[in-house]
Amino acid sequence: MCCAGRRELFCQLMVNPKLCRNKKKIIEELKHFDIAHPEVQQLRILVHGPVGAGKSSFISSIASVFRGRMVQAALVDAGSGTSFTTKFKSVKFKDKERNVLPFVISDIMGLEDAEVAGAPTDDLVMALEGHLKDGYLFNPAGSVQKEDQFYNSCPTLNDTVHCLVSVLPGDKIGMMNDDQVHTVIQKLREIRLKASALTIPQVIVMTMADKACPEVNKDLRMIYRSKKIKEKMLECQNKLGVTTNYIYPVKNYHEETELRDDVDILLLSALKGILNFANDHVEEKLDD
Ligand SMILES: Nc1nc2c(ncn2[C@@H]2O[C@H](COP(=O)(O)OP(=O)(O)O)[C@@H](O)[C@H]2O)c(=O)[nH]1
Ligand SMILES: [Mg+2]
Repeated sequence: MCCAGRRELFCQLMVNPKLCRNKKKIIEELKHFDIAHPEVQQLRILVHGPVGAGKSSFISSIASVFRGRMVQAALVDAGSGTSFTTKFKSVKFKDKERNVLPFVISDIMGLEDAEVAGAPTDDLVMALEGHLKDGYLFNPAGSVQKEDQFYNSCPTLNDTVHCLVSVLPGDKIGMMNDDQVHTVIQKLREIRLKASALTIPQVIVMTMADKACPEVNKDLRMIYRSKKIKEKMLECQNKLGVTTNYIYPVKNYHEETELRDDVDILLLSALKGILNFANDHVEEKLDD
């Protein structure tokens, strides 16, 4: 869907009296998502991006929306600095009745500058191809070995990644330096190229929309009207080469103790887009 179309849809969804009903409708739709390939039990999403971009918060926010309460599905690092996530972990989601949902999101260690510890690019490629098993501990000194107990030598379509999500912080995207060869952006681009070669669809989730624009911070409904957000989305497009119709601005839960319908709808719209692209990918495999 183009950006203008998404803005229209979002404005309709955000009409106050209908907010809660609309939210429930999308939740039901995604809970019973019809996966296009009979061999795929759950759509597999891989999130990657710089440390502190909000990857773990995004996963926990999605888990919270479906559980109807705050959930810590992935460990969020409140301090800034080195990466908190060191294990390859596929988060499963449950609804209020504890039914398992038809998608998983894999969280990985952040991508830092070359000098600092980070997940080696080769490991991310291994994850895309389905070679990494849950529990694999990232080792900044080198990538997974074939003898490793967490190496999957024969991945099926059920193990491979069906959509790659680059998580970028909307408030800091302009400050990211892309001059040097080994910058975060360079690493992100390398992984994107590999995903393209594997025909895996790619999406950007732009977090921190509340920090990127004061108007949006006051009223989340301004997100698709805000010039600042549009600017940041264009910066993401220029930096990574993903066009704005594949970029979803969101605000994660970070300090709230109760859920908010407006935050939920925005997160659900992003997830719906991601799952649709992931499903297109598995459908293509079926056609092949
Ligand atoms: N204001 C704001 N803070 C956020 C948002 N997403 C994450 N954070 C905060 O940013 C910090 C880093 O988030 P985290 O999810 O650990 O990032 P990760 O390293 O990419 O997994 C944490 O303090 C979060 O609470 C957001 O959308 N808005
Ligand atoms: Mg994390």
